[in-house]
Amino acid sequence: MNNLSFYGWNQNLFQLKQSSTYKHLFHGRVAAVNKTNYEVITETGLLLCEPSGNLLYGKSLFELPCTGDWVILQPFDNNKGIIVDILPRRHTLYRRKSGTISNIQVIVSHIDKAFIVQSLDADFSVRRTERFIVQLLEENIQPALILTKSDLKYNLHQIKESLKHITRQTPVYFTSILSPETIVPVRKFIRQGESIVFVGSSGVGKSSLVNALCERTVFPTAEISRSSGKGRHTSTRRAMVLMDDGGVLIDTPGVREFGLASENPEVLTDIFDISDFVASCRFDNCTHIEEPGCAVVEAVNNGLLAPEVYRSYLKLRKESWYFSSSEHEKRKRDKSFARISDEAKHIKKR
Ligand SMILES: Nc1nc2c(ncn2[C@@H]2O[C@H](COP(=O)(O)OP(=O)(O)O)[C@@H](O)[C@H]2O)c(=O)[nH]1
Ligand SMILES: [Mg+2]
Ligand SMILES: [Zn+2]
Repeated sequence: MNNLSFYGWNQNLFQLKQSSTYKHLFHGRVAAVNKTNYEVITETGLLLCEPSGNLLYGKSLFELPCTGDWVILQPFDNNKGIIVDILPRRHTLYRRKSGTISNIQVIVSHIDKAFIVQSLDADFSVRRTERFIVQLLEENIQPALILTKSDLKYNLHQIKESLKHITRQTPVYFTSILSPETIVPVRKFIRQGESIVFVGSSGVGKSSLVNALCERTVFPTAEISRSSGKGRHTSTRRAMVLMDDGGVLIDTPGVREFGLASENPEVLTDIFDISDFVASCRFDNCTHIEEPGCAVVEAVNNGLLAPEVYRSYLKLRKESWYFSSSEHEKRKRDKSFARISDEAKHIKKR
């Protein structure tokens, strides 16, 4: 018997289930999405499920079950089931399909925290981190940045300096699977019943970190190569494991970067920690590009705000605007987009 509360089942989900036509059937959580079926964890064990015809033909691709979804199902045979309904999603990680303006793809659902995993030796990128944070906060998922392979060479000062603006809402952990004491604070950050998704490029050590947190091998990892200590890349399919202390860990295979699917460009000022500057702009509707009395541009010119942080803010805001505006609004705004594209020309060369 599985106790589904360890997997995050709670009173809220129970209430959501009561609004379904199928409330009298079993429920379970999608642990993995395979090519031809879904693995669903239920009270009586893991079932291999297929969606009902109604679900399959009545929904868009991104509405079909994803890892982390809570579903209602009809079991049959010993270990099979038909998924007949999906509980409404909360705290869902989406991304925009590359090459499209607004087509979204669902990655994982019912998530409390996300570990943005980057390796200190080669993979570290503040810009990618910012992008993840914006998307996560869009759905109220708490981000944390996990910098792995701290046993290898890296420039601590440079990394800390570049992260200054995001550490207010995002805790940062330095880990090495060779030093178990670096894993302890990360484990403490995970509460019972919470679902944690791991995102990041392949090879950065996500599977290794999951194994270290669980203190056993739950995912295959590439061997550490003895000469460089860096190891080769491996990829696993998306999968969910339960920690002994009750956290649900969800590994994603190499989600390296996201197109933003964000509809709230306003949150960006918080994420980039520029709200105080924004509050001092002369005009309430300042776009922080070329208005007189713009405190944001002034902060860049005075060296209080790093130009690359400012540029990143404008870039993500533009992406978020594109995503959230309708075709009609887009045409109206084309003018200001054109302006933003020469964003940097108002910043004095430093
Ligand atoms: N030196 C070092 N290597 C690590 C560390 N964590 C993972 N690795 C190696 O990096 C490679 C990729 O790890 P893996 O967990 O498979 O990465 P994933 O693709 O993100 O799941 C493997 O060879 C690991 O042994 C670490 O803390 N230090
Ligand atoms: Mg892996
Ligand atoms: Zn301004």
